[in-house]
Amino acid sequence: MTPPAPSRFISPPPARKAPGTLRLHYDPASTTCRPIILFASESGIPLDYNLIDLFSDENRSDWYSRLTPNQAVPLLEHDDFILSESSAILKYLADLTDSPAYPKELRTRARVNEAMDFFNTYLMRDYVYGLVYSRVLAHYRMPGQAQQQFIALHEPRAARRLRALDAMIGSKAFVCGDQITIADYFGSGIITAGELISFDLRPWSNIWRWLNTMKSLPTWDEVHAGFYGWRSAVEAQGLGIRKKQETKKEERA
Ligand SMILES: N[C@@H](CCC(=O)N[C@@H](CS)C(=O)NCC(=O)O)C(=O)O
Repeated sequence: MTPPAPSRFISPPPARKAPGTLRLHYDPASTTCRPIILFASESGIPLDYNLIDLFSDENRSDWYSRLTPNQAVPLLEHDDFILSESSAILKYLADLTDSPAYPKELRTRARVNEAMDFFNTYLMRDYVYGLVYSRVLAHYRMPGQAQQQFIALHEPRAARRLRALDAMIGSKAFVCGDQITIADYFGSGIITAGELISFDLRPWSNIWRWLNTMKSLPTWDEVHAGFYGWRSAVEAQGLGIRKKQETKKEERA
């Protein structure tokens, strides 16, 4: 089951839930929510979805701040157990449902953890925050000249991390082998954030091939509808790389 279509308004706290319910507080466009929704949809894990509209600052409402002082999505509620952090939520859901996407054998699992930490640190910092959020999210933009310097600093750093990921994938179908794991769900959310700025991933051919495999999952399009809506809005504002290059060409002509 995928989440209901978003309606952009600040809603009251959701009703109490039946015992055992897995409630996910989410925003459909979020880089860190999409992997959980995709994993749950592909694995048939029933989640009770509660939309937290980040564009309306719903995450800063009193009731949500009481639930999670960090005011971020995703957030999982399982009875009185409340869990934040997308990587931890994926692992919890996978273990809870005995999913083969989080292998139990010690070293195989260590590889999955390694890949998830790699995505969550190097790629989040150098690629998502360095190149993407600095362009598309006003509160991550630098003032004046500092913006171009910040992006210029992160371009080679992001390229280095992407080179490492490309080598990590190699000729394998997925990041950790020939079976899909939660590292693939997690990483595909992070890497597709680059689509917001039309970042061209084709030079990293293993990443490109892997991403296309992920995009062929049956529920990919449905899960990413909200994200693609945000991408269109960003494109219309001309914040992406391609738009800027096109504008430059037009200026020269
Ligand atoms: N490390 C966290 C990051 C979560 C995060 O950055 N969430 C963003 C949406 S992608 C958010 O809720 N931002 C709102 C805010 O921090 O005010 C995770 O992986 O869950």
